Amino acid sequence: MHFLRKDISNEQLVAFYKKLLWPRLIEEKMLFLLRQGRISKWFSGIGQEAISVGAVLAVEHDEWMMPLHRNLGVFTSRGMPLHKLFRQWQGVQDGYSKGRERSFHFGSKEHHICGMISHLGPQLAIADGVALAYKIRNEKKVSIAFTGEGGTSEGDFHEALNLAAVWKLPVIFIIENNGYALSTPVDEQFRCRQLSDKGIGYGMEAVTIDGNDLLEVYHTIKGVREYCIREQKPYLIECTTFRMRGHEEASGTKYVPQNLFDEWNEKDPVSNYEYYLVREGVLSLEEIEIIRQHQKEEIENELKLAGESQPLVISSKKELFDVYSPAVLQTLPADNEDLVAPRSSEGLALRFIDALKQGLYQSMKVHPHLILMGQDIAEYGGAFKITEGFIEAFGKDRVRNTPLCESAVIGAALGLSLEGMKTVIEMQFADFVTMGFNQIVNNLAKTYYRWGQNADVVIRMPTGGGVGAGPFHSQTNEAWFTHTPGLKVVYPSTPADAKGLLIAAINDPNPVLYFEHKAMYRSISGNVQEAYYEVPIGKARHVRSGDDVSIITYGTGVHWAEDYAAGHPEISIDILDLRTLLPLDYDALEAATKRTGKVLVLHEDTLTGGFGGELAAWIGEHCFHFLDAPVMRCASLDTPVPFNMALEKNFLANVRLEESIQKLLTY
Ligand SMILES: Cc1ncc(C[n+]2csc(CCOP(=O)(O)OP(=O)(O)O)c2C)c(N)n1
Repeated sequence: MHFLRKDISNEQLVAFYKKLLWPRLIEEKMLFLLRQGRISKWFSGIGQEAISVGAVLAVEHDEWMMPLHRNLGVFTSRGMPLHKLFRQWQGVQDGYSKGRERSFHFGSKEHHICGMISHLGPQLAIADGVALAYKIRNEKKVSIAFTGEGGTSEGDFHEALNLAAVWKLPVIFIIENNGYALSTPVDEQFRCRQLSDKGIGYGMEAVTIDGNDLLEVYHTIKGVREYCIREQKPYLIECTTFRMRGHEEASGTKYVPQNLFDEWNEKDPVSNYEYYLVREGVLSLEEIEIIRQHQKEEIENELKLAGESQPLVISSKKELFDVYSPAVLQTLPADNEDLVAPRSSEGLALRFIDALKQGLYQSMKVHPHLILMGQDIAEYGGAFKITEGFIEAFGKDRVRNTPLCESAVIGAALGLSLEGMKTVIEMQFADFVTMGFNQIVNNLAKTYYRWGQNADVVIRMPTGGGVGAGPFHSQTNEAWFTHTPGLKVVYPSTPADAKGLLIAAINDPNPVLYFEHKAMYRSISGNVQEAYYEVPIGKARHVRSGDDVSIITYGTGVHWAEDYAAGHPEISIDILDLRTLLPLDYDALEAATKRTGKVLVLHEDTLTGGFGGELAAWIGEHCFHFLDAPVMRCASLDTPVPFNMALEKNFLANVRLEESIQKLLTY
């Protein structure tokens, strides 16, 4: 190992040593505690510490880092108190995640560390979002994301690097190539000569370095950081290293040949650095021993302190409360009169699409830190032309065309949230959300509950059928998301609600899936106030009163129900438009049930597992005594959405509405 010190003073060399030794000694203690059964799971970074420690030393304390499961050195080098880390690992109340997360799956805003989810890959795009915030605000900063060599095979790796390159983001991607991904050796993981070669494909500079040489890691990252800030570009660094223990402590190392351990033991980052300090005359062996002893004592003290933590108080109310970040009251900018004062009290007749556009436009004015991202949304104006004219008004920084990479864009939106910015993402079609599904249901939805970081993101979902677009441009897939705590799901049916709910969704600090039915864009019109206003999330709308049957519905279902009622004046039909599916307006459900005693749940989504099942179950459970008949469901056929318009008509719930209502009335 070279250990080129360049301009580093003796004092700094010693300070670096203390940072490097600290995670090693903590880990040795952890292995001991593991054997005693005092912690449940441990992913060892022994042998890889120089990478985490060198990276933290090379950047500023307020530059975001996205570590993984072997990066203890990131957490310790950022100065996190050890007793609190111990509490985190023990899963107690006053760790970093209130006992809700294991090992390294937590973050800390104070320390600018973003917590990983178990899935390998999603961390990388979050670094893109943070770097985008730095870039837009002209801050001289970088973000740093880590991945193992196994993680480089994930699509998220490709998407994140490509996005960073295309958008010229100051991100440092660090690959820790430690030989094995669980039991899979590198020759079963990739075919390129070295992983830094992957940088070439994305058009970014890249280098392979010795990840066990603390000074090489430090100098490289320091230089790369300056490059990224100066050039406003990303950089890929592959650090070669070795995993000296099992994937996790219970999994063993039988599949690793002994000679590899022997070879890499010779290259141990801690002992080699110690020899170097002694050779350089910076520290004597005795002084090294004193430092070691001192740190060991500190570990014991911190462990003792960790044991004095508060006992866990279990409260379901508190657990549920912590799933969502509290909504903030939006105060309007006083100087924006055209946003505040309606010019006509009735409002103007607008098409659904124009109402949406107006809500988005006004939100862009109200929130200077709101960014729009999506495929073809800038000059082209989006597939449905909702953002036409927006770049002229708000500029290309805020209205961003994205490459085809739904997952990275959603991850980047979380990164923008880390830096206090808001994002609205346009899915080109709601169907394509599958490509970003993991980021939504596992990252955006769960981050606030896990470590208190909200995801201030709205995902607009052009949704639904009736337009002859076939199985992959027609789905109404809200039920994929209503099952996920942490998300909000809204689904307007009128232009006025489309605008007000979009504004509310953007003001809400939580991730909101905003469903907008494509067939309504240009076919539904209604009066819309010109003022900037919210329709509150979680409040249903009583559309019309009736005595015979209550139709509980949303989206296109509202129009089907209204059309049916208009064509059947002999039946007294009550209609409830839910407007929001998550959180659900239970009071409105109960009131609608009470009004007629006969409930039909109607939606465009397919029947089995559709949201109607949840509605029927809740009403059956809580309003049984008001019911004169079982709650019935009218939904689309349990098939993919067919292309042929006649087949599609047969698919859609609407064709079965008459039959469903009659069945209910004659029950
Ligand atoms: C998407 C995903 N697939 C599988 C896993 C299970 N898993 C956890 S760690 C791991 C190996 C990771 O290898 P690598 O990226 O090289 O990092 P290392 O553990 O070697 O540091 C696997 C397969 C996972 N966490 N996420």
